[in-house]
Amino acid sequence: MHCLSFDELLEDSASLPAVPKAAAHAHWSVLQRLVLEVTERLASDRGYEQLVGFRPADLFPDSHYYHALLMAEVLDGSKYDLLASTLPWLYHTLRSQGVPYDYLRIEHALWKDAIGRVLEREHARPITAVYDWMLARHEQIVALAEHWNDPSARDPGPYPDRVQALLAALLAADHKSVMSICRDLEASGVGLPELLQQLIYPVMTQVGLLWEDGKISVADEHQSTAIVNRVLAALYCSQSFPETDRGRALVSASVNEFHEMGAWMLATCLELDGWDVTYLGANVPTSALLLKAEQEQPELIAISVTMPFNLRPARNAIAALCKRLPQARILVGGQVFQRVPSLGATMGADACLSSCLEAVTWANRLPNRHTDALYRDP
Ligand code: B12
Repeated sequence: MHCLSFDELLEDSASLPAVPKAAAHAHWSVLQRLVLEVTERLASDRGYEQLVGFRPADLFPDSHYYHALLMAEVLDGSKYDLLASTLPWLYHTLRSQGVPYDYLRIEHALWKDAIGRVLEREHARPITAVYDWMLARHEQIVALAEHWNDPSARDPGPYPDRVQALLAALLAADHKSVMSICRDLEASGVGLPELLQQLIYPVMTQVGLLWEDGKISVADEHQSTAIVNRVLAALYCSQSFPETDRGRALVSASVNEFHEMGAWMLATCLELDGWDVTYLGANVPTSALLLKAEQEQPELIAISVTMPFNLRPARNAIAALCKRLPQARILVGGQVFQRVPSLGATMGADACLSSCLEAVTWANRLPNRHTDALYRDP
């Protein structure tokens, strides 16, 4: 077998033929049916259990739905860089949770089979070609997964020792130490926005990597997130916020997006910069976001997306916001764009930025209704 580097896998995926719009649309229209077919086949056939040595039905129940949504995002516009960047991570992560690599080969073959049966031939063919590519690259992806070096691990930030100490305190559920590490950094003159970016963000990345490597449990990861949330609430309450003279901002995570800390950080950083912020948190339905935006008429709307399978609803929400609030500037960001930067340009937003600090600088350049002499209410 010829081993591929991660970049070679990306390059190789780019040679796949484009999926026609009509085929991607047909795939989207039968998504639920495909999920049901694959889930039932895996659950009902005991042969799979014997083959892979575990009950596939025990795999977290959303995994097939997530796969279908990810593929829908990949097929819409033939975003093969997203596919090639996700596969080694997926193989590595599932393997670390005890799932044999062979399971993924079997599952992908079942998807291919279901697509061939459910879709008309002309729509199925370009999509099954993508699954053929995944199946043909299985061994190479396994090799990459074995030595997977997650791109998020590369930047430890300016306080690597404090990040390690904080990580140890989080895993030990030592609230007191977590609080004192944060307070000490604040006392050394570091403001909350920098503390969020340079201490909390890297420590959450480390927590994710430990989960991804199977070194901590889901419960340990939840514990760390819960402690950070409690401590951040305390730090938030002890800030002295400036007057809100920058304008109104609406900050939200996208629908089905359970990762909310990035949006929370952004809301906080904007507030500390004088924005009057409405923060909606995680998993906000598009209709609720639109209603809120229409009521509040914000100058700035920021949407956070972490998971690739949440891009489509986020894109739809942005399109609706552009239509109904043409004067608002729309910003997107979140982890998915750091993993695959080309996705930013597909969102229809005014900008896609990679950190809360950059977002504050960008927002500062927007016209200010309070101080700009030439500002006109639209
Ligand atoms: C905590 C956590 C969870 C919690 C979230 C709880 C909560 N209340 O937020 C829970 C348990 C719900 C969860 C669920 C899942 N998670 Co999770 N999770 C994490 C973890 C460990 C930390 C997330 C976090 O808070 N990071 C800190 C924040 C601040 O970082 P951030 O969001 O990236 O924000 C920064 C920038 O992106 C930017 N930013 C963010 N938003 C915006 C918006 C704008 C406009 C701008 C300009 C900038 C910006 O600013 C921030 C810094 O300045 C990460 C690991 C990691 N690397 O982050 C995994 C991680 C994100 N999760 C992951 C996965 C796989 C999942 C699940 C699919 C797991 C599962 N099997 O069910 C589900 C998906 C659920 C869903 N539908 O959304 C993977 C994603 C991998 C990938 N390739 O996409 C990660 C990376 C773990 C890993 N290393 O594998 N998760």
